[in-house]
Amino acid sequence: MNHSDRYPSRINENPSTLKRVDRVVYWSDKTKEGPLTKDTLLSYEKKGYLSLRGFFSPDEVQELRDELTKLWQENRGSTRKEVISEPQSREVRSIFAVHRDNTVFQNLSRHPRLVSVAEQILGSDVYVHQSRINYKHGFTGKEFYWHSDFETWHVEDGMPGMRALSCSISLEENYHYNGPLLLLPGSHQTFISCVGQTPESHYEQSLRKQEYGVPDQENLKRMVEQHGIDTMIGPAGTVVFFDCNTMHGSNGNITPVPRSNVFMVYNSVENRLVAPFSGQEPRPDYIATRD
Ligand code: 6CS
Ligand code: FE
Repeated sequence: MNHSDRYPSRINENPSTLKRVDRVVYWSDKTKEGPLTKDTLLSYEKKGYLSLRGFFSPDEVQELRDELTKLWQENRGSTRKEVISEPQSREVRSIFAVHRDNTVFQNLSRHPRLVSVAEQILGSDVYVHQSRINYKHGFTGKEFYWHSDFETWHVEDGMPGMRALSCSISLEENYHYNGPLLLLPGSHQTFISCVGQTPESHYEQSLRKQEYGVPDQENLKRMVEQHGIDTMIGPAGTVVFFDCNTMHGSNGNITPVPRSNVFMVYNSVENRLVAPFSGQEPRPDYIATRD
C-alpha cells in the first residue's frame, strides 16, 4: 500500500514550506494520566520543546556518565558501523543503538519517567525509533548543522507522520559556550521541504556532516526572525524533550568542556515506519528500528 506523502521533500529543485498537518500533543485519556500538567503540555504544544532540569539525580547521571566513558574507551578507533567519527578526525562523534547494545542505556530507554512523558505527549504506546550518544568532546566536537529530524526520518526511514519526539539527556553541564542544543521555538509547525536528491547510503556521510535534507538559508533566516533561537543550557541531568519537527542544531565545541548528551527517540506505535519516501532502501536498523 503506497502511503500518500504528506510531507514531500528532496523532490523539487526549489525549497518550499508546508503547514504541519499533524497534532503536536495527541490529547487522549493517556494525556490526562501522564506526569505533565496541562499548562506544561500547552507550552510544549506551542514551543515544540520542553526543558526539565533535575529530571535525573546526580547519582543517576554519574552512572550514565561512567557508562558513556566506558563506551568511548571501548569504541575509540572502532570500525563498528554504529560508531560514527567526526568529519575530519578519528574522534568518536556518536554511538548509535545504545538502547539495543548496552544494558545501562537499554534500562534508560525504558525508564518509566521518560516513557511516561513520551506516551503522554504522543497519546499512545511508544517504541524506541533511534538512540545515540553524541559526545561533542572538548576541543574536537564538531557542529550539527540546522535540521528537522523528521525531514530525515520521513524521507530516509519512511516515518509517515509527525508523532515522534526526542529526549536529549545532558550528562555534562551544557553552558552557552560548549555547543549546547539550539532550538527554534514554534518552528515545529512548519515543514521545510528541502531541495536535492538523497544520495545512495546517505547516512554513511550525513551522520558525520549532514549536507542533504538541510533547510535553505532563506527559509532558515525567516524562521529565526519569526521564532528566535533558544539555547538549551542547564546542569547535567536536564532532559530536553523536543518534537520530531522542531528545527535544531548545535555549534562546535572549542572549549575544554565536553558536552556529552544521550538521545532517546520515541515513535508512536500508530506511526510505524513504512517504505522510505525517497524511494530508496530503508536505512539500517541501528539508525531506525523497524522490527
Ligand atoms: O539522520 C538521523 O537520524 C540523525 N541525524 C541528525 C542530524 N539528527 C537526528 C539523527 O540523529
Ligand atoms: Fe537532530
